[in-house]
Amino acid sequence: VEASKRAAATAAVQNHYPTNAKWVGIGSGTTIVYVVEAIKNSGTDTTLTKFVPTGYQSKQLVTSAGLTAVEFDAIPEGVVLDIAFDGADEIDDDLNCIKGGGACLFQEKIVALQAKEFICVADSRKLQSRLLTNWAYIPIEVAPIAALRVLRKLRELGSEGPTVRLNVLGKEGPLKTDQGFFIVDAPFPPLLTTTDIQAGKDGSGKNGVWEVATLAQKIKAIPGVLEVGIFYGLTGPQAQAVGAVGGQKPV
Ligand code: DER
Repeated sequence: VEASKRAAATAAVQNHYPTNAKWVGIGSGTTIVYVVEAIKNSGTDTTLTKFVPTGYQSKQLVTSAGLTAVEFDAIPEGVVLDIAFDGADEIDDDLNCIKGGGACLFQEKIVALQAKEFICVADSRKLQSRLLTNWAYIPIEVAPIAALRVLRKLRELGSEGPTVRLNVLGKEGPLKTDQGFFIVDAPFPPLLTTTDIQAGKDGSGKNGVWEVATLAQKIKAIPGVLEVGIFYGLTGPQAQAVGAVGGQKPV
């Protein structure tokens, strides 16, 4: 698996990293480590390039690689990132992504949306026809005070058994994000794609079955939700997974 992550990351950098890049978004997780490694090994001069991290782990990755990290809120007005790289937990046929396995989805989304081009780097294990096929739940960043109410609302939307993500090892109790928020993990049946809808399937939430964007918007509208770990509507010129230039499937 590590070899396929490294191969996907190397291909992403070789095929998409602009040699004159001045501003680059760097995501979170394990695959992104190989993206930074590939940037360093590419021989590109990065002394004047600013790298915008998507959380504490991402910032550590950038600075320990000897690259210049600039926090999102320090980006000068009007600056658009040349490109942003990140990983994903699952990718569907429309190149929508489930993100948030690493609990950084909020900063990952604002960095992705600040970039001209968003490159999602993932090995083929992540590619499924529909989201929530192999990855079971949608990560959602939630204000702690509202968490119980959000859980109730998610159950009303058809999620069976949404939970507040707990710390693993060490500190007891709920995990806190870089924003000091909770992560709620909400399982749903697989999310319908545009092909499903065009084939007449019903993505309006009956029996908890939703179309991707519809559910993302429903969840985002729940008071107390900061951001939802569904990256959608990024296909086409805005976003390309490795090998997905022009809408082909990621390799
Ligand atoms: O949290 C995220 O969305 C991260 O990008 C992460 O889940 C990606 O997964 P990886 O560790 O398999 O690259």
